[in-house]
Amino acid sequence: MTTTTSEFLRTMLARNLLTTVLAASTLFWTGSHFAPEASAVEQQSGLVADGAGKALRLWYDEPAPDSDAGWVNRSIPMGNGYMGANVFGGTTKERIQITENSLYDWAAKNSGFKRRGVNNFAEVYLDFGHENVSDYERELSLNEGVSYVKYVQEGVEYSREYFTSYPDKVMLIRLNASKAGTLSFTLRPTIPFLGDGKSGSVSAEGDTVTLSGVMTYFKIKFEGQFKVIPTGGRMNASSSEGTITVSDADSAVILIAVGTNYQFDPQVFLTKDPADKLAGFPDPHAKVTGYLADAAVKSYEELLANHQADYTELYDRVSLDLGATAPTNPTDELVDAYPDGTSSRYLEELAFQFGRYMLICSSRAGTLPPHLQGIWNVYERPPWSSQYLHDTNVQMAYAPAFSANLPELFESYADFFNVFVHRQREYATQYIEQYNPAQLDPDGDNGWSGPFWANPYDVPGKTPIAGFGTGGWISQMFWDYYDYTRDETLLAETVYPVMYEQANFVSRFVQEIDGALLAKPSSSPEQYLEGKRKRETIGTTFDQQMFYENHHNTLKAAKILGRIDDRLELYESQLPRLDPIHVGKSGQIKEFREEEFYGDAGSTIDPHHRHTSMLLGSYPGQLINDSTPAWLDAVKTTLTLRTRSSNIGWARAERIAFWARVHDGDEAYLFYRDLLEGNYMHNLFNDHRGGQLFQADANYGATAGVAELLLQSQDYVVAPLPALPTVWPDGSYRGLLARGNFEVSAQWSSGQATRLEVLSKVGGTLKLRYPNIAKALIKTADGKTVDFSAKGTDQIIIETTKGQAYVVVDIPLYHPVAAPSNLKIDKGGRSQIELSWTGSADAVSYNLYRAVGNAPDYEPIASDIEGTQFIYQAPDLTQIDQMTLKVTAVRADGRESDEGATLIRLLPAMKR
Ligand code: FUC
Repeated sequence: MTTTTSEFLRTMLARNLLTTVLAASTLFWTGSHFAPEASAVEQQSGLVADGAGKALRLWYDEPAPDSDAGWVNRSIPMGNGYMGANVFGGTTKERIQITENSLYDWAAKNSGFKRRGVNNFAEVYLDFGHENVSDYERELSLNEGVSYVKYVQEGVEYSREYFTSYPDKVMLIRLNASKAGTLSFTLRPTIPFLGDGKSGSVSAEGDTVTLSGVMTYFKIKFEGQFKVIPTGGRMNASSSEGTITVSDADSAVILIAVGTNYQFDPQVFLTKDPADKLAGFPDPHAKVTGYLADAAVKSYEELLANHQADYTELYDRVSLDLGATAPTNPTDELVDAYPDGTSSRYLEELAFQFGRYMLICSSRAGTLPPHLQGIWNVYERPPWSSQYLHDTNVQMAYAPAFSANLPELFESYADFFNVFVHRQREYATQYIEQYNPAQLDPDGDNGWSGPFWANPYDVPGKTPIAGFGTGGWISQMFWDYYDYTRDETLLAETVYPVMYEQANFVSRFVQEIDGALLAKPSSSPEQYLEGKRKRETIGTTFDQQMFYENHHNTLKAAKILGRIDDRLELYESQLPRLDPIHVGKSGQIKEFREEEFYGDAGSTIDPHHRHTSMLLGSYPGQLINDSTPAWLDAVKTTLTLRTRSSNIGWARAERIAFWARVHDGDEAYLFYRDLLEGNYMHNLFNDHRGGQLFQADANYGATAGVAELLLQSQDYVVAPLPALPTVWPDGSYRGLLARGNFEVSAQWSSGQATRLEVLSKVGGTLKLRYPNIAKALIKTADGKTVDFSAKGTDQIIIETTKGQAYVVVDIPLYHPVAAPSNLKIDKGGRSQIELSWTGSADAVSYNLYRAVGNAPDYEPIASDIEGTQFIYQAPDLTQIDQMTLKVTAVRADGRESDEGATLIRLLPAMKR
């Protein structure tokens, strides 16, 4: 399957045309969901990178119930950073619940106050009184970022379109009726949870309803405006009721803008008194009025086109096709049927793109980043106060930003961070003074310390729950922002200062203990070490790994930017002593230094805990990768021992990625399945642990996990399809992002890549890994020959040109070599061990390796072993307390098995 230039041009042409068709078709309700012409064009084309995205939608044949349960499980989420909206799709009464992430409440514990966290901004009703409807359907088109409702009442087809526009900062609703003069309704915005710290009122005048009030604790002024533009009919505002009634119109448009007096300003975090945090910031009235006025001068079509240009530019970058056809049953049935294996591929595609959709809705520059519930909250007291938790949740929200090709969405968090970091600098000084006073910079240049939780108004100090490694984990996101985009201005201005200052804190905080530089105090997120009180210890793997990663990446960044200074020299000298990885006696990556065998540190450590923080060096970190195979094996051992028993959504999502990083796509897939079976609600919101407890992190995390199955680049070798599950034998994806800013697309059949494409967005060296790739046909997208060098059969190296796409086809089929299994010591001795294993049907011989203690890599012991036994003698065997032994199979063609059988050999004194 090769592509000619003319095919390429045809595809480009088709794509442009198609965009026009899609844009035009959205202006009118066509009676069914949007036709999947896109896929047809994509299929004709050999060039996956230029097909339009697969048509994906959530749809239902009834409205969401008008209740909290209906909100969490059935409403359709939308958002533009400025607001989140949950649309119920009612016919008697439509309900749209609006969230604004700065409308936040707090109160001292035991104050009797009920509210804590993001507060429900508005409940907006449209009273229609349509009781006898038929042919009901509502949907969210992921391709368009537009939601629809339609039904027939008394022979008239009523339809509505909804979208939230980032460029125009408003939400729009268009209401249509198939017969002129039959559209009548009352718009009725309300303020929920008034009283006890929240006051406000709703009024109406002319064509606009205004809702405004104050949330007392932080003195937050809030305002929402709702403007009605009917075509035909009459319109009446009731000032006392705060409503607008439209009668006998042909159609109408409603524009919604909201805001508060919150601003990204260090003052918010540096001011202690909650009542003064927003002091001096302008009332939101002018801002909200401006949003609405600016939007109202544009036509509905123009506003829709603005929204779609903005939305599709992000959304369309990535497409995933696992071969599913659009199901005929609604999404709730799809979710319910998933455990039986029905239509599962569609749901798997849908959930992947839904995570990207949610990030586009909830993380936009200039607005607050997504919290635990993204940008959607109906409650007075949301779960965990809708915080920003930095011991997994925030980082998980942003994991897909990079790999799933939405890097600029990180700006929302970067801006927020750069405001609250002012407070973290104060804490850094406080903690260095407290824990390592000799290292204190008296002028306060002590970097910033890692926070645990944050909200838009506060970052409290440390808690023993998380450990200071949260700082390095935050830094990793900044590093990834650069590493996936390779924008050096961004590195210099946004990324490097954050990393450098984090390294500054760490360099002062660590203490010399047993020759290493260790965190003291130190924790592993959410784990107890002993009893219900002891969480703190010294040098947990979490803290040490995160410190290591940040020191390492800071030095890399400094090199790129040509920075040289004394502190950088200090970081360089400290790096080798940050001692990030310890392999335990079960062959696991230890979580605690106190641990010997897996799970034996302390009395209450939970060996099946949802947090798996000792593995972060393998994901999202880069420390453990294919060039550290002994550590990678230890990750696998740890994951196996951790089991699949945790039912927590985000933990399942994270394990998709962990298992992908150890190249076990089938095991990884089980966690995706668990998630879709156990945690996805009817509207695809993630249920944290059952009980309709919405947490958005697993939605974002599942997308990131799936991306890891399809593409990896942690060691700067771009590896398409590194962990493809066998249940996805055929498929394609387009536009995932690899480190180095390479946009990668792939097509595969019977589990083997048939076509790979890499678009080099900024130039640079491309190392591309896939079995037998060195024997494939490699061309540019316009058919020119490519100069490349090969490393073995499975890696090629291309010096790329910016803007050029490279296409790999005719990849010889790859037959993996079956690994041996069941490696064991038949007879142990201090200086000699007799080994045996179960052979591989593919093997002509075996190779034996060892990794001593915590070594990241294996060293060869013997090769060309015939048979399945080996007597291993070595002079140093008596001195090595612990080593990992590994045997692999070698086939007649010389290929070695990817996997092997491993065992831990302990000197007798080391055993239990
Ligand atoms: C962390 C996690 C929990 C939950 C909470 C909001 O504490 O351990 O599972 O996600 O955040």
